[in-house]
Amino acid sequence: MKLNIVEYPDKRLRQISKEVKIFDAKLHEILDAMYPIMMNTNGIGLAAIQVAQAIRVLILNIPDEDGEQPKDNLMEMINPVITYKDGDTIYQEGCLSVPKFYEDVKRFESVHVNYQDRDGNTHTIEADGLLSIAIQHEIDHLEGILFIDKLSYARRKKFEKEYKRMLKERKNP
Ligand code: QAP
Ligand code: CO
Repeated sequence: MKLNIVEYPDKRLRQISKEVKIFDAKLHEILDAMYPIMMNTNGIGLAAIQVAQAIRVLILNIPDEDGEQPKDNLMEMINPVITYKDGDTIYQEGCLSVPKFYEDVKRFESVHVNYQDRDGNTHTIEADGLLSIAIQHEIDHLEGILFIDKLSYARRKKFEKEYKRMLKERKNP
């Protein structure tokens, strides 16, 4: 299966992803194809809609203290739901679908999340730090929300200007 990253302003990123009801080989194939895309593009998180699959699936591989991302640390979350949120934190976010742009975004500091794994088994985790931020960023994708939507009007305008210039330079190098 060959998947490609969908980049802003592609409208497909605005789709609401659908709940996964069948945990079959097709789901596993999508998950298995997402992992190398995330690693090859230096990502730490990827939602299925970013590879044009409108299903409630995300993967995460948060770097450890040494900045390593061993495959053992890969997390796969199907149908994730935030059941508890607390506190505020600000982090400079990026997104594989919004290349080369980073900006501060405010999120909840800690969250509790219910989700299913690739076999449909239910799990609960309590997250804070970068994991909490990444989960919130990826769950936003399932609702068609991008981190740039969370910027102030002035910063969003600055983004649109810089991003347009970047796309033009990429087309006409
Ligand atoms: C979401 O983002 C995230 O612009 C995952 O040129 C962001 O993996 C979670 C990336 C912040 C937590 C904190 C972005 C790679 C990767 C780029 C990513 C780029 C190359 C973004
Ligand atoms: Co993203």
